[in-house]
Amino acid sequence: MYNFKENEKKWQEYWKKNKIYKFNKEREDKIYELEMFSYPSGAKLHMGHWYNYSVPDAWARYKRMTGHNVFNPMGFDAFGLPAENYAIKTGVHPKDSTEKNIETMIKQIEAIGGIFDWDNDVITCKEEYYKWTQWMFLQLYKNKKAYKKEAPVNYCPSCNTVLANEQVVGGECERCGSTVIRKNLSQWFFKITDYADELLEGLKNLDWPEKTKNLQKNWIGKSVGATVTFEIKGTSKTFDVFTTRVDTLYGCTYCVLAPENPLVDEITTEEYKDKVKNYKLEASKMSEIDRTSTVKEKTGVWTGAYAINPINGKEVPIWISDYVLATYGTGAVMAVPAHDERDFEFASKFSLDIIPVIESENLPYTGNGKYINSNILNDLTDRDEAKEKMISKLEKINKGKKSTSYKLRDWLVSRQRYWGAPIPIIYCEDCGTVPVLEKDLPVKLPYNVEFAPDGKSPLAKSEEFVNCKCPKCGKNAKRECDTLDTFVCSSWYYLRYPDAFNDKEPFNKKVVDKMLPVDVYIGGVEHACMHLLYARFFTKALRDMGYLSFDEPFKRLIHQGMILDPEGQKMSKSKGNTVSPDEYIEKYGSDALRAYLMFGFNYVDGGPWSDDGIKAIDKFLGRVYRLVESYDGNNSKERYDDVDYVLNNTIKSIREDIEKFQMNTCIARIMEYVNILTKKASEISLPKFYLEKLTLLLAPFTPHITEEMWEKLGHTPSIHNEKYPEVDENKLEIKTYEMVIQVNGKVRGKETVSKDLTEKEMEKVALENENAIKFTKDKQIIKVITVPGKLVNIVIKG
Ligand code: ANZ
Ligand code: ZN
Repeated sequence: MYNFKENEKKWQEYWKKNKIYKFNKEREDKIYELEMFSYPSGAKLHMGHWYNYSVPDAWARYKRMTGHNVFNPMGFDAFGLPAENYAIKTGVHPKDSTEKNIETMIKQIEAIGGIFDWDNDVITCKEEYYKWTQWMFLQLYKNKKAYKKEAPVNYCPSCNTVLANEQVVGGECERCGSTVIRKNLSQWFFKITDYADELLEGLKNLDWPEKTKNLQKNWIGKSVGATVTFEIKGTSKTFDVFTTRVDTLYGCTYCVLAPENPLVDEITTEEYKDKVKNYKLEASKMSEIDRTSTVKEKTGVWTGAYAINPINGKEVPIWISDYVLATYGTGAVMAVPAHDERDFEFASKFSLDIIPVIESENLPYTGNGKYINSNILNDLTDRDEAKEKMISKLEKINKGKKSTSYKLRDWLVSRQRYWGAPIPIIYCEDCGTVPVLEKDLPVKLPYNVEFAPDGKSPLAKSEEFVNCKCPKCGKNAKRECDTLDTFVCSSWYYLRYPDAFNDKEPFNKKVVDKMLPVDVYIGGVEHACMHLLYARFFTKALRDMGYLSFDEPFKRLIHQGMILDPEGQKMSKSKGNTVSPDEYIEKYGSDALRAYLMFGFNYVDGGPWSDDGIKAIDKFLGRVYRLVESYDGNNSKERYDDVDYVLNNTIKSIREDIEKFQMNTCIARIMEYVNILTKKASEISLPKFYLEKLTLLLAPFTPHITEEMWEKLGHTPSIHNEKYPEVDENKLEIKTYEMVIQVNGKVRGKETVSKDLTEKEMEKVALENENAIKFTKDKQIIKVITVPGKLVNIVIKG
């Protein structure tokens, strides 16, 4: 009987003591495998963590056993709102609760028995780390990629902080679900939009799930079109609109400005001032999602002003409406109600002109057709040609040009919260905005702060924090009191691991250029448009500043699926349907839990948990162990074709499937091999060779039990430093078969023969078979029928 409790502990201690998995920095052939680091929550390690860490551990171990130098570090994304909210509720300081949670989680992660390299851990809330997060901010600032501006921002009234666009889901705060409102606030941004095109183009060369690439592509939202300049009647003012349908310009019967467009107040006539003011107020209360919802009834008001359509000089009224967003394109549109659904609805409601410019049966019509009412475009039918023609005409009169818009916005990084890295900026009455000197980093986060949220930065209430000297002139000055979004911390942590103790720089260029990109990155798909985009931006920005020489942080990306409760529902603490890993390690051990997570699910799909599933795997491991336990010392060189055949096909399949993270089929193949071994063991004494192969094959998947088996087979540890079995190409097919020998159609014998025998040779073997001779002795043989690959039938008289 295998005692998992004793042995898992024994081997984990052995691995740790002997530093079996220590990454060798000197070797060139690195593989950098990384699982997204976790937030150290008080809720302990859940099944999702286990799934995220234990399955890739098999890949890492397999890579080691196939001769690679694998780096698989672990750390914690330790700043963030939950710890702060917990503190507000319970009074436990975020630093204290976070440190305690990290301690427990490390213990729990260690129970997995992974190859994690704790010697290079990264904990983002530690001064040694956030010092460099602040350094990153300073580099971006110096390179004009960080700036502060007053902007309408997403604000969560319950978390009392601004949110990045990415953190607003369906108009609600991603964290707490409250309805997000818009507020005008002065905030820090990173210029991710500088990289919009490169972020889009770079996707093509990444080995990432197509789904995720599409999410990023849509998030970046590149739109090729034109800007057209409209004059405002009776003034020298103009405004630009962004349009993807410049070919419909003759059909523009009005223009719409976003309510927040600064021009609105300048052009609104006396008569409409009140209406416009009220409308602006209403619009400011709504989220972008609600505003652009297609089911929402269109609303809007006239400003009293007119614009002049540059192509035909026609006067068109200028309206404001919430369906136009201030943050996209130019915050203004030319409305073509005949050919745009939203404009059509709007024009119909407010009785505005509708002029078709493409022939059609019904309006609105968004398809192609013959251009009408369009002077220079009349009779054309090709949309691209019409666009080209219109643009060259507008260019000639200096009223428009080709242009591209992106949905991607600059990344809002300041938060009015406590538990994050302080933004290293100082405000001086004389010198203005002054970056903290690099030698003065870190700007330490003070411990004693009143952080109950009231919409203002908690740090602003800390005198000791706020007051400082201006680095330029030395006069009294004040610190920036906002902290950085925690996504800033996680945008560069993968660069820190390979050089985690560097106290001169965030990382050494030589080291990261050698160690990165990450070869395989594993984590949830929910990060598609946040972390995964931000990290790509950081890599590109750092490259442009000369700190790295590669373009992308993560070469290959894998999203693990989700482990659901037995009914197929998402597990959650509030629903009380969580399945805790602790309980199962206690009952079955790490190997069984790992093997079940690998065998029971398609890694990228996940699925419902099953107690029977883990029980079955536990039984299987028991069978495996008994095979080795009952090994009788047979060390012969004898081999069996049927076993060799299954063995080599198993090796071949595993080597292919594990690369695809299909651990489930790998285990299924090993089960087949165990089946034939069990069967064989009941007939013959199994040569050691086959048991050694079994142990090696299983080692990456169940590392503890195999270490024990390896020792039982007379080897010294560690099996994890052995080579993974190679395929013997000659044994992928069985070259022999059991030829049946019949006499007058009755089976009288069997012989194992080569598939290559000729019919004559088959006949010879049959006629020489002892039993066949017994039945044919003294009889007259009439004929011999051979069925190649199957049988020989000897037909006799009488
Ligand atoms: C005239 C027009 C005529 C348009 C037509 C469409 C169809 P995408 O593809 O998403 O980039 N638009 C431009 N800026 C906007 C803003 N800030 N808020 C809301 N809508 C805006 O969409 C581009 C189209 O969306 C633009 O092309 C513009 O309407 C509108 F038959 O211009 B179009
Ligand atoms: Zn100063």
